[in-house]
Order: sequence, then structure tokens, then C-alpha cells
Amino acid sequence: MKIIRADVIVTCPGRNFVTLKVETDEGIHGIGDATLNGRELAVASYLKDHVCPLLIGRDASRIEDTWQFLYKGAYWRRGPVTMTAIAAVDMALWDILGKAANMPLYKLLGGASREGVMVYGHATGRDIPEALDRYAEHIEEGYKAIRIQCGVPDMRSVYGVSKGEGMYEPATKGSVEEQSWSSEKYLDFVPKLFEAVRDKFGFDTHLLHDVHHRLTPIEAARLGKSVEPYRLFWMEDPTPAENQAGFRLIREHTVTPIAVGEVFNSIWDCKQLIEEQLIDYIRATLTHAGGITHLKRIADFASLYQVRTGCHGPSDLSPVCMGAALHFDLWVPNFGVQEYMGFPDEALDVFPHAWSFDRGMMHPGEAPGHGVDIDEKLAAKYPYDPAYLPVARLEDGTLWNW
Ligand code: EZ4
Ligand code: CO
Repeated sequence: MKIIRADVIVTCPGRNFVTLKVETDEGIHGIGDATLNGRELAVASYLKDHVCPLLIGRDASRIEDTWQFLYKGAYWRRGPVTMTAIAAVDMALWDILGKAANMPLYKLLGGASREGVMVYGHATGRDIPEALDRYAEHIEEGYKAIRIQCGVPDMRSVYGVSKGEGMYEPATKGSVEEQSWSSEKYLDFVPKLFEAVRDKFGFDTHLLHDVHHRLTPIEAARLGKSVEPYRLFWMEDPTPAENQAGFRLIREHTVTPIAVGEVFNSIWDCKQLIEEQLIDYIRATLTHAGGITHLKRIADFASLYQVRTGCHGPSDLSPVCMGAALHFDLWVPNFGVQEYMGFPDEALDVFPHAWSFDRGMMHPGEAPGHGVDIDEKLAAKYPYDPAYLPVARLEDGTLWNW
């Protein structure tokens, strides 16, 4: 089965997505997600100008060899743009293989390890009462795991909190939004938020929180220690992870579990964090970390150290990634949880999908491949609309980690 075409589709049904479509001489096609929020066209060009021509004539079933060819063959290894492009090819080829075998992807991977995939939703509010209302709604919808984010008094804007009504979307059109940040105000406030959740709802739901890279290691250690009574499922990205050894400092002080890795693109980004058991959950995701082929490698390595998966699943990864991730999650033995932010309605129409949601649990469905397709005619109605992620500055104007 030979690849005869590979096309990149850029569309904006509610937000921007980049999709790779690979076609074979047997009439089977597969698709992969290539979305890199705020830098979409760099990946589109990497694929169109450099990768797609190399795919023509290749055997579509040689997935591992194609991965190695694109990784080693570029000479310039790793990086989010390269690894997202490779991921899109990989996802599309697994989709094709599933369709050729008439099997859902999770069966090709080794079959289901569980009945369904526990996902966590986002409860966000401008203040504690609003955040608690959103938390209550998630409990009513059946969520077993809920992430909570909340505005901090006297701080202009906070990561994860929508400005108006409706879904949280970090990217803004036209220009870069400047947010402000004070670690002192946040650290004084956020334990009160978790206390309010546990006081009101008890300990029956898994409680998650995203620090979004804002603290220094010693501040993160203080946070983890101060919130131990509220038994978080995880605190996410407590500090930037370029310096993996920095997490030793956090580990010396707290038993609050740690999740890291949504910005990672390779097993090398995770290596020290995993082998020194400095984290509990690895958040690397299919689209940004080299697809099924590479995420399998990361998960197997993590399993040696009892680190479990917690794949990134924001609305800026397309429904294609969501579908493929659910197959991965249903199979992966060391599964932890899957993030699920939901999608704009227009995006769900552009990407017909086999996956389903029922009371906080998701299932990838039984369609062959990863079960997600693209309606190209509909996609063409939503042209690319450039948007940027925000930046954060300290109150004196210093550029900080967003
Ligand atoms: O800010 O995907 O845990 N989820 C997150 C996300 C990221 C966005 C950036 O594009 O941190 O909401
Ligand atoms: Co995050």
C-alpha cells in the first residue's frame, strides 16, 4: 500500500487547526493533527514544503521506519515544529493501518486495558463562588476528575480564567494579550480555593490544578506543602521544566503529586524527570510529542518508574488528536487521566468522530483507525485566522512565564 498524496488542511472552525491528510493507492486515507497553537503555519509549511514530498511512494504500513526516517533524516532533531509534523504523519499512518486491518486503533495497540477513559474537565471562575458553581456543574455531569482555576483578588488576569462568558480560549486574535502575575498574591490565595472545594464537595472527586509554569522551584515546594490537606490529584507544571533537576527541590518538601510535560516534544525532555521519579504524571501528548509511535515509547519508559500518563487535551489540539488519544488511553497500561476541554460546535462538525462522552468517561468507539475524519468542504468555509497566546508580566513589567 503506497502513499500517493499528502495534503495539509488549515481551517478555523471556532479556532485554528492544522490537519494532514495522507492518501494511498488502495483508496484508504488517514488524517493526523498538526496543530501548534499560535505557530500553526510553521508546521503547515514544514509539512507542505519538506515532509509531504518525501512521503509520496513510501509504503504506508512502514510506520516505524517512516518515523525514524523523518526524525533521523532531518538531521535537525526534536523541537515542537518538527515533532508536531512527524506526529501528524504518524497519526495518519496508524489511521490508515487501522482502516486497512478493519480494526479500531486501540486493538492494534494491544487491546483495551480498561472499560473507558477517565477524563477531567475544567471548572474556572473569576472568584471562588463562581469556580465552585462550575465545579458543582461538573459533578452533576458525572465528572470524576475536575481541574479548578480561579481569579486571584487584586490581580488583573489569571491563567485559565475566561474573560467573558463561554469557553476558555487562551489565544487572542490580532495582537498578543499582556497579562500580569504576582506569585505572592497567588500563593497566599490558592490554598483557600482548594479548602473551599473540599469543604463544599468533600473528597469524592479528583481535584486538579494547573500552575502553568509560574513559580520557582522553592515556591512550588511551598505550594505543594501548603495544600497537602486538600489531597490534590496533581499540581501541574509548578515550574518551567527546562531544568529537570530543579524538581528535586520540590520533591524534597512535598508529597503533592506532580504532572509535567504538555510542552515536551521528545522522550529526552522527560528522561531525568521520569528516571529520578521527580514527577507522577507525564503530560506529553500525541500531536506535540511525535505521535503514537513516540508516545508509546515515553509511556513504556514511564511505566518502569510508576509514572502514569495524563495527556494534554486542550481545545487547541484538534478532535483528531482527541480521538487518537482516546485509543491510546484505552490501551496504555499505566494510564492516569486524560484532559478534555471540549470543542466549539463548528469544530465538531468539521471533524466527524466516533468517540463518545458519558458521565466523565470517554470511549474512542469501534470505527476502524482512530475514528476521526475531516469534512474538507466544510473546513474550507473557515479560513485561517491568526491568533497568539498571551504573555505574562510581573507587576513591575518584567516578562514572566505565561
Ligand atoms: O495553556 O494548550 O493544561 N492545559 C493547558 C493549556 C495550554 C494551552 C496552550 O496552547 O495548560 O490550556
Ligand atoms: Co497545562
